[in-house]
Amino acid sequence: MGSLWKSLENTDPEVLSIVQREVAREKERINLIASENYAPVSVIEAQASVLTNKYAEGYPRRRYYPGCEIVDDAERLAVKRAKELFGSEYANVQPHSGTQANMVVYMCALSPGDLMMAMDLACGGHLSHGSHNNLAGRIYGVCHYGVNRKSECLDYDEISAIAKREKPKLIIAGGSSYPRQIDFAAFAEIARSVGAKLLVDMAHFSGLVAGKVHSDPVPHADFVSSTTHKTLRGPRGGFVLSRANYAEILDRSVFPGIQGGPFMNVIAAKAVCFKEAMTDDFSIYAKTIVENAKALCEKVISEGLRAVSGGTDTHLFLIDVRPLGITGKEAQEALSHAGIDANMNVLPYDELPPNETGGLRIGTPAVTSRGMKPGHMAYLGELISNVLKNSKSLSVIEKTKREIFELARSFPIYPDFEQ
Ligand code: DSN
Repeated sequence: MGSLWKSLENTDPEVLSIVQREVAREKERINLIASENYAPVSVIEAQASVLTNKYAEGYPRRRYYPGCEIVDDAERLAVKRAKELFGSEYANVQPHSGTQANMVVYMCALSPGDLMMAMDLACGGHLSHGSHNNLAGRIYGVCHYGVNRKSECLDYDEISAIAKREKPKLIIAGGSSYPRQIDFAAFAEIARSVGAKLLVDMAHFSGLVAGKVHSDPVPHADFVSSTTHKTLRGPRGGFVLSRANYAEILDRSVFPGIQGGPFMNVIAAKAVCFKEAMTDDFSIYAKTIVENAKALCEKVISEGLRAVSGGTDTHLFLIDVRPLGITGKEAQEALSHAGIDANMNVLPYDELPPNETGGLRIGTPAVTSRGMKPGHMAYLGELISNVLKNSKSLSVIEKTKREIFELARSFPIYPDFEQ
């Protein structure tokens, strides 16, 4: 790994060995976890810089520490680029994660005990959208909408009826396993009709929005929250977008509301990520993510598997593995033994618990970053289908593992660093 790691090698070979083992793991396996990606070296360099040393509570030119002039430039640049990339009047790049970004919006739009309305977790929502296991679920009231049982898609008439009945103060659109495009104009109209604010959590598809291959929530939502590390391919972190009129209250909700010192190294890495996401290459990348997801989904369907809602418009899709006589957990384990990482996921109206599930979530951001194209998805889809249909067969799993190893080797993650 060269001289870059000399210090770590001298100080803590045990941790260096963990890093090296993870490098090898990522190289040798095919990653289809819909929420993961490979950050470019430029992002990793910014994140690994001495900017990690600086405390900078507050905002540029309004800090509670001296010596912030230089990190101020990093934050200003990240904010400017986020606003430019997404056409937003306001951006806050300090949230440490997508969940933190959501908490910021709740603190701004709700008082304790107020009601929020979000997609049910089993239908594709997210834990931070008011699950009883999450702090938001303890502080705020929560009601849910799901998907239509037959189409497995959002039913806007039904969502409107629930909103009219429950009268939430905040409606959340977006989640972590819904494979279809979302009609943000319809959500905005529903929110307006009941006097609610609209939050779109675009954590999963913000890279697709940046690449202009997904409907754009910014013109329709009061607030937009996101992570930076999924389809957007930046460092792990979050951000919030909004109209300028919420600037002051959102700033206060982040700091001192729910966070202390921002991670200035991560903010610099977010600036790099936003810059990369403005390029033509990134637009092509985003388009290819969706083409790959469609190609992979079509292949597994042609192999006889069932995809929730019959397909995908995004970077992910869900396979219903119940007809194969296995659970999502067993599917995840069989694929994992074969060198493929994809996570078990609850299906709409799943009768199995979240630690077993009837579904498997598959996403293409990471394999697309490695340079794979729809033609490669046909081969991958065949391997996946074969393992799922023969999940107890050691010979199928061993043979697939060898093929996956070869496939992974021919698509290096960091070609400039790999021999
Ligand atoms: N854990 C992420 C996901 O896998 O979708 C969301 O936070």
